[in-house]
Amino acid sequence: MFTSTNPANTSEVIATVPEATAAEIVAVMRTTKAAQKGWAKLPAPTRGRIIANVGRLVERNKEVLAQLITKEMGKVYPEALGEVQEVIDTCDFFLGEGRRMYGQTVPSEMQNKNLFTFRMPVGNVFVITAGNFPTAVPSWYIVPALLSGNSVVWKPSEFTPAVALALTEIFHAGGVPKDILMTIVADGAETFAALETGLSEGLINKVGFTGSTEVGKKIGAKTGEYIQSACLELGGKNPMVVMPDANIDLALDGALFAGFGTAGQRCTSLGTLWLHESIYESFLAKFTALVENAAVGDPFADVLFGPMISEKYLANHLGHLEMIQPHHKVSGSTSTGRISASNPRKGFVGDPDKGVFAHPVIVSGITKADALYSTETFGPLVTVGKFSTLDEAIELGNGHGYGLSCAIYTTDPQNVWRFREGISAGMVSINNSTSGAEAHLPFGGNGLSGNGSRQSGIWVLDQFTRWQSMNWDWSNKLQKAQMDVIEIHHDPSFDLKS
Ligand code: UN1
Repeated sequence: MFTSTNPANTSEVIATVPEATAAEIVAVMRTTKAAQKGWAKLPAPTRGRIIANVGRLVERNKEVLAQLITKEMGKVYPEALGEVQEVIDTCDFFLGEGRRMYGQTVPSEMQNKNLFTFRMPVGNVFVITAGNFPTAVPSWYIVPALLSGNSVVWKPSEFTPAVALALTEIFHAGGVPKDILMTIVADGAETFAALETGLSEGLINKVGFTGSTEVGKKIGAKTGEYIQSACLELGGKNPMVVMPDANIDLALDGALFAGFGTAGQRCTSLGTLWLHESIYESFLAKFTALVENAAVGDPFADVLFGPMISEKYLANHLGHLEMIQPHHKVSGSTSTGRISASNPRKGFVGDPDKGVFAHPVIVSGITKADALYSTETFGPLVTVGKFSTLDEAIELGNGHGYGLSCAIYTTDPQNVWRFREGISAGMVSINNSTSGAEAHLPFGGNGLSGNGSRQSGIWVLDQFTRWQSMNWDWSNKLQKAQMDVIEIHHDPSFDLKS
C-alpha cells in the first residue's frame, strides 16, 4: 500500500492506496487497449463534448481539488487554484479541437485524382507523471490523448494518489468510459517492468513521461527499441538573464517567484540568475533581502512557499547543498537545510517540526566549472552568477545542455531578439518568470530537457495522432506518379529585349 501524507503536517494521512504490480498494470493496459477502437469510432465532436463536460466539472470542483492538491502535495493554495485552472484551460482548448481535428485536401500532380490527409489516433497511451503538478501536467497528456481517440493508462506519482484518483473520477463523471481512462499507482520498478511488457506485447503505442532527465533517458531508450518515440518532458536548469537596462523591481519579482514558487519544484523553476556585472552586487543585495524577509510555512497561509513534496524531495535538496563550494556565498535565510525548531527560519508561519520544510537558499558566485552550474536542483535553491556581455550570458544559459525555459529582463528590443535567437530553450520569457507558461503554447524543451516533443495547444496533437495520407484516383486508368508527367510548353531561353 502507498500512504500519502500532508507534507505540511506529516502525521495527517491523506490516502492509502494499493500498490500495483507490473502484472496488474499490464492487465489494465489490456483492458484499455481492448476498449480503444470503440472509443475512436465515436465522432471527434462527441469526444469534444465529453471533454467539455470534464472541464465544467473541474471548474465546479475547483476549490475542493485545489485544497486536496495543497494538502497532498504542499504547493500554496493560490498556486493550487492556478494549477486546476490550467486543467480547465486545457479542456476549454481541446473541446473545440473535437470539431476541428483538421486534415487537408491536397492537389494532385495528376488530373482526376485527389489527395487527402487524416489524423489517426495512435492507440493506447501510457502516461507517467510527477508529483509537482498532480493535475495540470497529467491533463496536458490525458485530455488531447482522449480527444484524439486514444485510450489512456495513467500512472501518477505515488506522492499524490488522492489527487490522481479525484481527477480520474471527474473524467469518468464527465462521460469518459471507465475502461478508456484507467489510473493505477505503482513504484518506478514495477512501472518500468510493465512498460517493457506493454511495449513488447503491442499493448502500448505511445508513452508520455514527465520527470527527471535520468528516468527520461531510460524511457526514451526503451521506447526506441520498439520503434516508438516517447513524449518526454524532463528537467531544466532555466537561466534568467538580467541586463543593466532592465526594470530591476520587475526582475526581482520575477526571480523571487521563478526561484521559490512551488518551493522551486517546477521543471520551469529558475536555475541560475545571471546578473550583468554592473548590477551584480546591488541586485544580489536586494534579492537576498527579499528572500530573507519572505514568509515561508503553512501553504494555506499567505506565504511564498510551503513544504517540499515529500522527504524524498527534501533529501535530494540536502544533497545539493553539499555541492556548495568555499568560493560560493550563501544567503537567503537564517540557516540552510531543513527548517525545524532547532534550525529555525525567521518569521516561519506554523510549526516547522510538523512538516517537510526547507530554508530558501541563494548560492552566488557560480561559475561554469561548478557542479551546481549544471545540476537541476528542484528545490528552494537559486544559483547566481555574473556576466559581462549578452553573448556570454547566452553561452552560460546554454552551456549545461538543458533547454527547457529561460528568461531575459531588458528594455532593449535588440537584446530581446539576440537572446531569443541564441538561446536553445524551447520556451523564452521576456520580462517574465521562467515558470508559468500558458496552457495553449507549445510546452517542452531541447537537449537534456526533452527529445523535441511538445505538449499543449495544437502542437501536442502530433504526439497523439499519426498522419494518414490517402490518394483517390478516379480516372479509371493507371496513372503513374512521377512518370506520367504533364508536359509544359515554354521557352527556357527567353530574354526581354533591352
Ligand atoms: C512542470 O513543472 O512540469 O509553466 C510544469 C509552468 C507550469 C507548468 C510546469 N504551467 O510553470
